[in-house]
Amino acid sequence: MRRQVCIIGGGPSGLLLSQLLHRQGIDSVVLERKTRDYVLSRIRAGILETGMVNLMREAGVSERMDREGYIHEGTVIAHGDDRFGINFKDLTGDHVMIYGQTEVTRDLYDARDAAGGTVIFNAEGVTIHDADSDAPYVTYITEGTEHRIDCDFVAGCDGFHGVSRRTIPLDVRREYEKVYPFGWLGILSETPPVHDELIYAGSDRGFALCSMRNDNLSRYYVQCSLSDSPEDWTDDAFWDELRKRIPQEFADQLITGPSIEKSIAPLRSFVTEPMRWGRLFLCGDAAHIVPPTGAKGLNTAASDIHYLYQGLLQFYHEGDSEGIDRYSEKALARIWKAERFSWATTNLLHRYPDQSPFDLKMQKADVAFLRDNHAAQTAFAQNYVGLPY
Ligand code: RFL
Ligand code: PHB
Repeated sequence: MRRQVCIIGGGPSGLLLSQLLHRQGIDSVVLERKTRDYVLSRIRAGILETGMVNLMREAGVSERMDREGYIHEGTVIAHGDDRFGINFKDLTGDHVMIYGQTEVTRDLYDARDAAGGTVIFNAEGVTIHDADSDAPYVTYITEGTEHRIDCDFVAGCDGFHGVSRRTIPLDVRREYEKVYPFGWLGILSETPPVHDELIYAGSDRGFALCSMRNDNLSRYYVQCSLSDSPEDWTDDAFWDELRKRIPQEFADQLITGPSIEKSIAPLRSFVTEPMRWGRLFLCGDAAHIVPPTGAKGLNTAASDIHYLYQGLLQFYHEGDSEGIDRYSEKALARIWKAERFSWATTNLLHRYPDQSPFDLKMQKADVAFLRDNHAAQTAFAQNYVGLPY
């Protein structure tokens, strides 16, 4: 098989790129290691920046998102019983949208189906060959048979554990990493959200987040120990802990119910440089990971796709390689700022095992500064709604 672009990974990054390219007459194939149902069963991000929303519109897959997504013009930050709002609309003129990654991915799969796009599931042993030449190709196995795809470019959209990043030789690749000494235990429950905005709560017992998917679907998280497993937490234990970490006025209003999903995610900051090697381009989690505190994981994946898509358009439509040549530099400039915001927001609201009384005072002073200072709130809001592409 020959395609202009071979995309490895059928998560949101790979599907979005494939759909955007299709609309511009550039053909691609998507190779996914798992099944479609498996990809759609993963509960992940919930917040879309306007940049991501606009890419969904450009990809022609925004109809359901525009109908069912919820616009959020602000968020609540709490520490103990102290709480304050950050008004994105007043501070930046912008907002974010609540629309789950599961829905984004489903809409993209439906669009690829409708357009007759090729997505190959259960692709095993995906291997990228000759990425540093003008004639790269990718091999993979399905049902015991090896196949080969020749292409102009390979887009590595295969997440943190994928094969694309590891294809770049170690003497070219530089990795930066911070692993946090805690995780997030998340549950999904068919209950009305406790508040109409998200609540990011620091407390003496650790961090908690109240989020949502719709009027009767709530997503809640509590910071937990890395040695915990979801089975250690009964639903009652989760709700009790959440109540203790959010301001009393919200705890009193919390409506609880059985969890329909419960999982633990470790927290990590990670960036690999460069994001391009020859004709291989890394996008999304394949190149970088953020702790979820700033809601930037999916949104940084989207900005990568924007830069790569623009670069490929320039290459195919104008015969100019400037966009793809500068892909890594442009993507990384934005990524590092999102890394900084996610790291700083994690530090602001989580309890670390080794925090001294001085560290705790600094953390409280940081929250108080954000509460009282207009410039600090503006900077927070600008980062949260998303820095410009
Ligand atoms: P994905 O979504 O991981 O998709 C990569 C796809 O590649 C496939 N794959 C391969 N395919 C072929 N061959 C191989 N060798 C392959 N190896 C892997 C995988 O099966 C998968 O389908 O990466 P993508 O598209 O870059 O999208 C990034 C986002 O998914 C990610 O940034 C966010 O979900 C991160 N994230 C969260 N972000 C938020 O903004 N808010 C959240 O609440 C949030 N929760 C999460 C998360 C990430 C998690 N991970 C990675 C464990 C919770 C979790 C548990
Ligand atoms: C979510 O709804 O899953 C979510 C929202 C905001 C975050 C992280 C996760 O910062």
